[in-house]
Amino acid sequence: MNTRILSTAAALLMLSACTQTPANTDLTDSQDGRSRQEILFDDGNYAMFIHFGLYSKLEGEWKGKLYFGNAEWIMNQNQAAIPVEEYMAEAADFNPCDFDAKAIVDLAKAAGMKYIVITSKHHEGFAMFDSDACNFNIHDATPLKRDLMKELADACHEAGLGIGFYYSQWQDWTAPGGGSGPEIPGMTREEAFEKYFREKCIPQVNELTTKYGEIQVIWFDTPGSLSPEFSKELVDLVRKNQPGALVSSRVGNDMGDYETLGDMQVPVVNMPGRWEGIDVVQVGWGFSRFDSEWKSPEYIVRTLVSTVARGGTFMFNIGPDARGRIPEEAQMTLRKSGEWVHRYPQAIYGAQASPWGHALPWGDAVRHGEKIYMVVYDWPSDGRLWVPGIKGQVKSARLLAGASMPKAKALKYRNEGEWIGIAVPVQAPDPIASVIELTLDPDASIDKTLAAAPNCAAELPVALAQADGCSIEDKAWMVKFGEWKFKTVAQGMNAASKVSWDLNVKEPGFYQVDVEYLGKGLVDFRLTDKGGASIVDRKKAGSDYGFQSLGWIRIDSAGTHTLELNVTDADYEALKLASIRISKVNL
Ligand code: JFZ
Repeated sequence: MNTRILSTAAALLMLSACTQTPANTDLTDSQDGRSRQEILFDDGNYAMFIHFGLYSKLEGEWKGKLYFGNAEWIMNQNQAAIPVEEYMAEAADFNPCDFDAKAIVDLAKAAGMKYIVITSKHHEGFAMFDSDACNFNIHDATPLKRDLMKELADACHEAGLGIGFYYSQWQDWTAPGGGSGPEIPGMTREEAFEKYFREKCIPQVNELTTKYGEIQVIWFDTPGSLSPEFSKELVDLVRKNQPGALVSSRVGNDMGDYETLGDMQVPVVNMPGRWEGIDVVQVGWGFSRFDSEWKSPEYIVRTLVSTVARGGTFMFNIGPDARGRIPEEAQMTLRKSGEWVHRYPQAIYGAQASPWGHALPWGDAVRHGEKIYMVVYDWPSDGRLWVPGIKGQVKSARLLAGASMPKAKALKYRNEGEWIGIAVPVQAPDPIASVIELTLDPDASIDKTLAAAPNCAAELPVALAQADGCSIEDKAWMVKFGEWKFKTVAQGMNAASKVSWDLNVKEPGFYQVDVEYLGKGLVDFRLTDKGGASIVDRKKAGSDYGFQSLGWIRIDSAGTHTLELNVTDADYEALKLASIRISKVNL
């Protein structure tokens, strides 16, 4: 598991080294020597991921039983444990005759996506293309007799979208010798894998990189115990056949062109380098007929913007059903969120990481050339948006034309110390997220200290805290099969440990404090405003992460305070501290 969130100290150092590269919104010219594929990745910032395979025929159900989580893993021992022969026999009547490459491309365009990455062979070993290397494929083993990768690649090329292929290079559950697949009698695991690698994996990757025109990426996955020699051989093959294409980090052995974060993960602080965040419209990647937890347009827009704001590219997955149709819910939520992307293209295409280095209390921000686009997820209800940490002059603040507002509008603002108070309409102009364009004086700079405005809760994650006498670590865990969660937590605490945050407070007053943690039994907290007030409380730990109230603390002056959290008594072994949240009490 490679979660790759940076530790606080390292990350804060990187934040100060925010470089300026020219913006490129039409994603065509490459005067800086980058390939077309690199530009689509770096500046396009948004892609469609498609999981489609033989598993899609089963739609999460086997012999009347529902399998929750990753529907593309239904064959696996951890799910329905379907025997190889029986699973392979399913191909005989897999007939996704409604697969419509043009309709998928239209949907991706409507969603605002710049390229598509589709599973050409997932862990089940079934190829979704006409392969000479193995006839367990959509063309040779099903009544459909079509090459769906060719259809989608052609449709993408015609529409000017990039096309990339996911390929499970190590795991292959049906090919003898494949990772976690059948053994070959008389051969060691290593010998059998080498045979699978030479006879199926390499020939198929060769087909994918020679028969389908220009490829955006080969998205290898789950390297397992792949040796560096094998990873290198795959990278060399892609380089030879597709010099401009990218290779995902999951090719293994640190040989990819970019890092893919753990599923559904958005880092807390800006992350340098070329990287991608991935998420999915249902809970699992392959289509499930009974999973109704569709992601809303608001969720998609926020996750996209926050990923771009941390410096990454976002790829969002859909799974066609057994007949190859894109589920109606997926179409609707992608079209609705796509309307937002098309309203504010400058906030996505060519946009770069936030100058604040982390999320802001009311939303997030991206930089695009001279402009900063502030994307407001939680619109203030009192007509004022407080922007923290501005050292210098503002040249202009404009509310961009939104869903209910045909034209951009100049906004009035005033400086109060390092805060800018922008006068905004009381109603959010865009129901999904409104966008304000800020232009700063060239000499102005931004202070990255966390900040608390009087009209908006501020979250203080431990990923942005100083830790004394405990460690700050990234945790990844699975809720149900394939449903990953990530958090950065403080652990290894004792009565003397401290976790502290510097916080720039706009207005003095009473602040409600909530703490988010995981623990066991009773937990005694003390929160201190250094040089000021302190509060204590005893809480009973819940069974999962969640916020609990610590009550009101008095903050007696505007300006930067250090808030220090101690846990004075607890089952320290079980204690994991994630964040505090503070919001001004309106009195
Ligand atoms: C893999 C696959 O097993 C899964 O079916 C799906 O294709 C997904 C996109 O990728 O699952 C992973 C691989 C790596 C991590 C998590 C899930 N990771 O590093 O956190």
